[in-house]
Amino acid sequence: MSTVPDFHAKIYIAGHRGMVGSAIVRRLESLGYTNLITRTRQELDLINQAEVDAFFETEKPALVYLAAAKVGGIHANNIYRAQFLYENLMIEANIIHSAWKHGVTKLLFLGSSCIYPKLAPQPLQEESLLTGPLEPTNEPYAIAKIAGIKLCETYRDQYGANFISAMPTNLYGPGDNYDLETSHVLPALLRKIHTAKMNGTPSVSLWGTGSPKREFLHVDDLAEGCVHLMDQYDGSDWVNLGTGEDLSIRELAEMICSIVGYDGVLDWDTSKPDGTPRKLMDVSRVNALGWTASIGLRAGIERVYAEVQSTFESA
Ligand code: GFB
Repeated sequence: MSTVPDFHAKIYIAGHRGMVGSAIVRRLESLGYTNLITRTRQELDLINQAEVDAFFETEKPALVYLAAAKVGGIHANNIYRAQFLYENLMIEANIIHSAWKHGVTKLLFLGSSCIYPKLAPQPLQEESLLTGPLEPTNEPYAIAKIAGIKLCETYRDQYGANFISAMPTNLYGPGDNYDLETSHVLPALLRKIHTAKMNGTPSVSLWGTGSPKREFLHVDDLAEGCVHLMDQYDGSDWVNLGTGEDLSIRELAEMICSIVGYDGVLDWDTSKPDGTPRKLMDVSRVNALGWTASIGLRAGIERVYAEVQSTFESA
């Protein structure tokens, strides 16, 4: 187990412009890591195997955080099904294979809580993987993420590569996507409810029934958890990262109304899908490894709202 971090190690953060990758960069920089390498999409196309391989051959990073992915909320997952499957498979396969080929000593792959079966027992234990059918709206994305876990597992089994996987719950934080068609629920609700308040609209239209339950982790907590696992964990089992607490979408909407100061009516559009009924992580494995989330949901949303309010107003 590598417990003494090397602050000069060359670390590649794939997806550093995304919400997760940028949070990992902030976390590493705040800890004093000095040798971080990043590439924009224009500089390196992660879907292109030859480009990825040439990058690893030239740069030879020691550690890799694989935070690059095509992501989105329930609607984007459901509409762009081919892209979610193809792009995520290619990104993972290219990076994991080249990382092994060019001697990366450790890689952390980021998956998702949607890898677990739609009706798996709650809270979701790591052992539930592949025990039942997936939620149809995000099956392509989930299958790509399961493939990523299996790449890490098989490269470990066959080649002895120290590649680990972490499964984050639903995330929010700085750098989130606020496009109402493609975003996840928390940023969508923040934007819709803020806009309704600013415009004095008496009601706001939200998707589904409001009854599904979700767990939300601030991305700064996630980044702390990822760096902790990179430093402390060398196991073959994937590890859930979450808070261990959930609430209904209706309760989330009510919390956001109270933060934003909106007292209009919530109008539920049941022609839109609910998705999986509940997705609560069992976080006992990561807690036993010495990490626990610290940013409470209300405080986290207040922080994010303070950060994004001005961008909504100018949009
Ligand atoms: O975050 P989200 O889009 O995806 O949340 P999932 C969807 C839930 O929020 C559903 C409700 O129950 C929606 O009916 N909802 C209510 C809304 N209003 C809105 C709205 O305005 N926008 C959105 N987006 N939802 C994702 C997967 O599932 O979870 C991803 O699609 C990923 O692949 C992520 O795994 C963690 O939580 O259902």
